[in-house]
Amino acid sequence: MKREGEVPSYYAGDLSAAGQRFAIVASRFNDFITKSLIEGATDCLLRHGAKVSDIDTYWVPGALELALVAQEIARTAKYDAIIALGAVIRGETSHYDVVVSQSATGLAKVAMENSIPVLNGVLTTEDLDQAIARSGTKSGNKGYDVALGAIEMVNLLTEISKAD
Ligand code: INI
Repeated sequence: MKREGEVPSYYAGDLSAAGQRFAIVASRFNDFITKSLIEGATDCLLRHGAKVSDIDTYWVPGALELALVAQEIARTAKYDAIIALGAVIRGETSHYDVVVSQSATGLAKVAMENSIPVLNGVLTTEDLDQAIARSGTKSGNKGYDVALGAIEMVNLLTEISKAD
């Protein structure tokens, strides 16, 4: 929606997911956490108007595999956005920095090369308690948050494609 008034006009994606199609790619590593992220993401999409039949979930072994599968999904052109979910916990990961940085770099590359929103919902935490807190307990649910971002981005890209 283009907003006009006394301040310069601006564009922002709205938060309706009606008619949008989403792929969730989730890591099986730490699935105790990622299952809650999927629940949060799915809840968000449904509550904003997406249909169950327009949400598909793909499981990968770990965060390092998210980008390749996201890329293959993007190439199908079947989805409006991809939501990547994972949990990398420093206390349990000797190569924490490598996993975090390679997964984030890969996901960003998929977004840019395919012009599709790829939301990075990979939790990166110091310990399991922090991961639990951010996957549906006291610090919210990162899956829900990135799903909301996905909806907004799809609508913003649609606005940009229509803008005169
Ligand atoms: N993958 C994760 O998603 N989270 C982790 O915390 C993690 N640790 O601890 O190493 C992890 N490693 C697996 C990695 O993503 C690959 O699946 C694996 O290395 C095979 O390529």
